[in-house]
Amino acid sequence: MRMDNLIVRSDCIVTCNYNSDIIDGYIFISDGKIKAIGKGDAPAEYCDEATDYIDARGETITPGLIDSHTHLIHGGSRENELSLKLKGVPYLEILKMGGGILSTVASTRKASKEELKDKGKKSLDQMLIHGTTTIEAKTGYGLDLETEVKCLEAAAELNQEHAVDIVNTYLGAHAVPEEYKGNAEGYMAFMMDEVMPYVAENKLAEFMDVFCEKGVFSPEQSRVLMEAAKKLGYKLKIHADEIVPLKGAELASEMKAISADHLLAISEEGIDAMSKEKVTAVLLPGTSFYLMLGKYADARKMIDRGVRVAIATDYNPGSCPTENLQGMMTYACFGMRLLPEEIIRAMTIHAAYAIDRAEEIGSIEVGKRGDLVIFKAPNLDYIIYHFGINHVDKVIKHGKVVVENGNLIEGVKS
Ligand code: IZC
Ligand code: ZN
Repeated sequence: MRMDNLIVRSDCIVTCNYNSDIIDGYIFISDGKIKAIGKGDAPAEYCDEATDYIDARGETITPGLIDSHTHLIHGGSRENELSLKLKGVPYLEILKMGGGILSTVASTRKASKEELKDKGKKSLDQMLIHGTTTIEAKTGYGLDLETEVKCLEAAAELNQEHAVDIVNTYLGAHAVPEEYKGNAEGYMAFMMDEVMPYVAENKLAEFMDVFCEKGVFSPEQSRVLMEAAKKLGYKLKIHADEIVPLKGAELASEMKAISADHLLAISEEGIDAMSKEKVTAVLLPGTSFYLMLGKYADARKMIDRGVRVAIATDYNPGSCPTENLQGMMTYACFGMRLLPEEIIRAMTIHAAYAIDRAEEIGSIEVGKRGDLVIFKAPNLDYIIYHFGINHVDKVIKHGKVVVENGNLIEGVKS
């Protein structure tokens, strides 16, 4: 059997592995996995007629980017909210008026699974051409059993059909649907008795997430939902301390969640608790920018206190409609003042921790998946310094080239 072998040579390989950092050398991928890395040219033993060779000297190679927080599957769009936002109507106010998440719920319920998949595929294509090779995808725009399952199945099928790998999260606790208006407890019982067991039994989602926010789910309600999810075998995530400080980070740490996300209003104790329990902080600077909050999560303080920080898009139709994780480097740098090496780790190895995949992806290390991005840039700093454009030359997924010269190679499923 012919093995698919690939050698990539570059003078700037950003490994995102703390032991090797940046090397001038080669990566040897065989059968979709990284088999060897070394300085200089690849040894002759790896080079034969079954081996493809990419000379990327002058370019920068990183692990495939990982978007650890997206709301991929949804119907419709919400550009009608733009003027409201500009007039100063707050995000939570729009939600209260039945807009926001609830208007996307209406569009998602109306859409067929095929329509949701078509839209999802377009988003995945955008992600891939900007360098993203793995994402986490949350539901939360169905809320009823039928639509949540439709969305989870759409994501699972896209995972099979598309080069981008998808990890599913059930976010039924995203809003209280119209049919349970004023009866959050009733909706919680429905999730815990019907949806969560069904999703777990059918292995439709690995994670369970809660939007813990004033006017959405309180910390007490979030705790009840998270405890129920844990019993059913879900790993946990939480939208915490985004707008109003509610001690969501403390709750995440106590529940041993894999990640707590947003964290603009995190407390001092919350930072220490996350550091101690090794809960990854997933920060979403695109959302701060897009909601015009005038501030970003204090990534510097969290890093200095030992919290593992990941950066993601939060791709969703309301508070951050962009699939471009590479673009988030701009806000992480110029908004949060993170350093280029902190930013790339936040989008690779730390993001892998945020989705519990650090053994498989997130760094250029022997044994990990052959997912790489080749940027048309001489070094890492240049990618961030020259902002607002797509620097991707090639994307390699499972050892196969899926993006070439910035363009998708159609039909490649790796
Ligand atoms: O549709 O507004 N924050 N959920 C929590 C969102 C933003 C998505 C949305
Ligand atoms: Zn979110």
